[in-house]
Amino acid sequence: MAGRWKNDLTWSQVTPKAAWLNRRQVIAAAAGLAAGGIAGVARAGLSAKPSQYSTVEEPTSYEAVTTYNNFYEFGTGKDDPARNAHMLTTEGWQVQIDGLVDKPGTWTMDDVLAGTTLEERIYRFRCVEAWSMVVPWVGFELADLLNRVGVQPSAKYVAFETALRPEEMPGVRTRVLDWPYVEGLRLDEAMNPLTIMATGVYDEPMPNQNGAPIRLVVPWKYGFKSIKSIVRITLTEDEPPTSWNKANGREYGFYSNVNPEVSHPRWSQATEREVGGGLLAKRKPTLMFNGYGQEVASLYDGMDLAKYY
Ligand SMILES: Nc1nc2c(c(=O)[nH]1)N[C@H]1C(S)=C(S)[C@@H](COP(=O)(O)O)O[C@H]1N2
Ligand SMILES: [Mo]
Repeated sequence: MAGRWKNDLTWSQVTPKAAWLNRRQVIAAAAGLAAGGIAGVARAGLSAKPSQYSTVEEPTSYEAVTTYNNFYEFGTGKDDPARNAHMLTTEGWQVQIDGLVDKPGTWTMDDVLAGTTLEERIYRFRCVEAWSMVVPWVGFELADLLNRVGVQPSAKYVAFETALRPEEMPGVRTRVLDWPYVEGLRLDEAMNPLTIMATGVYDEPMPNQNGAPIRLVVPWKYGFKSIKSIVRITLTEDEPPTSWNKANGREYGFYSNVNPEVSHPRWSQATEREVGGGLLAKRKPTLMFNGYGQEVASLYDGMDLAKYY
């Protein structure tokens, strides 16, 4: 297990940028730099510290990470987010933090990032649809933010909400989900050091299609728990509703821990296809808790994971 971790170098230190950016992407990255400004880029990634929690596995290509997406607010096709998410306005973004906290309020992105140390977290990422990627996120621990607002003793869960902007999000004009997209974690899951708020990917500001300017990443759970473009975080006493559970509670539970032994009612979860692996790539075996059992299995001691799926 220990061999999976590295703790000395970030992805960008070991790989020349040109090796993972083709020419078109270099142009797009330069445009992002112009839009975000130097400070924005530095905040989003260039100063990110390496982490002991990063996997040594080879990251999925930048191209695949930013063009093969699920972000139903922009359409249900895998290529819809990359095509449509440029419509999302991220300037002046605010995150409301409320509920059972000592200091409720509205935070700008500068407030959120002030005093945080951004890290690169290269994580395995497993969608419930049985595809996977390895993504070099940039972000900070959610625990860090929650400690700054002060979690009250009665809080047991954290609820998250995505922006709802019908004029910028063509997908929300259809009722494929009950908008806004909402998600939730148990407080101990939220406080686990693996749980991050990500503000970048591949050493640059978060592309809109990946959930700009700030999204959750919970690497041991199916991808739909990792809610994008967050505008509200609420500490609650009761388990909060979650979008895919509301849409189909038999197929998608609150916990949604990656589990090769618990099949989705319509397909096996035993194996996964690595996106960008090519047509001949063999499916990989799916790992319990997506390979993060050493860090998180104890959160579920004594729980029947087939019942609490
Ligand atoms: N708001 C919102 N968040 C979302 C989704 C979505 O449709 N809307 N899709 C989820 C699903 S199913 C997955 S697999 C991941 C995909 O993240 P990625 O596109 O950055 O790989 O985002 C999750 N977060
Ligand atoms: Mo997903």
